[in-house]
Amino acid sequence: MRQVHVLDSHTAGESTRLVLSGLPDWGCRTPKEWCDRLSTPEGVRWCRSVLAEPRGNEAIVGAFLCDSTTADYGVVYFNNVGPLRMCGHATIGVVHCLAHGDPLLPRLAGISVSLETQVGVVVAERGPDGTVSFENVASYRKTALDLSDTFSEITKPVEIAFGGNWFALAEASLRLDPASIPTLLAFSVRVREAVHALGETQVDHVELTCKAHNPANSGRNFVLCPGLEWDRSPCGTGTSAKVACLAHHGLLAEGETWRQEGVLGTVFEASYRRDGEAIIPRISGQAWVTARSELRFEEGDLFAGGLPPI
Ligand code: PYC
Repeated sequence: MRQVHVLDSHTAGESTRLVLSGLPDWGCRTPKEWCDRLSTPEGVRWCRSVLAEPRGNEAIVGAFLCDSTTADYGVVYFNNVGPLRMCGHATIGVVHCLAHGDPLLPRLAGISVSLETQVGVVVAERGPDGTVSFENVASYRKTALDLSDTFSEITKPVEIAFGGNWFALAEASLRLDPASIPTLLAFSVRVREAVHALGETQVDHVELTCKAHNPANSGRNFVLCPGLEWDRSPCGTGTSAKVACLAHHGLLAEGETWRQEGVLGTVFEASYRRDGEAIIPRISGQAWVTARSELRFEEGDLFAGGLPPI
């Protein structure tokens, strides 16, 4: 019987399932090799077997460590539809789990660890209060699109930016609160379709933005993820994309703090430093371990590959 050990955590409300054992024997070593394989139908089935019902749910982001030639460890992120280029909340979750410790995980040698993702190396450290901060991959704003003819709710140009994943950032006159999530999901899917129709087909996340609800914070967001799920956290890569846009417009200075509030009201702190044309965002947040389990896959289980996507 196939068995997979996992250590679950949440970061600002968004779940991460760190796979400790039971990876498929595909001969993959680096993040790139793993992600190529996880993009195949067989790979997506494996992702769903670990994350989706009946062993999890559609919103969980998975992670596992692998080999790296450029960092302490390679790390692979995946969700209900396949590999993710990078994931901020899961980076915080993985580093918290490394500090938490597990016989199936390497021991965190110091307070700092470098992780090679599919899109570059991120360097994370854990503070004495348990806050994890990481320097993300180089982030930048690419362009802006006028969608005001299509969406009366969007009056400013929609920005296309990279923060480890590709985002369309739209300031929308919608209430970004938990009661509106079904509306926000449907709206964000339409925005993504419109952005794709204009040629920005690499965009897989949509970030709706508005003023912060809590005056202690700088802005609020709602983030649509590739698999039609929404980010419970303020989204580390989305916050990085936002910071890249703010830096582009001269609205956030190097070293200044941006407090990004998510749709549940939880917060990531962000700042950046310049590296030539690009900016290097630094994101901070906290994670909490929620469970350590052994997933079992009995012979003949019709749903060993997870429930099909609805
Ligand atoms: O925190 O970067 C993030 C993220 C991406 C998708 C879900 N969370």
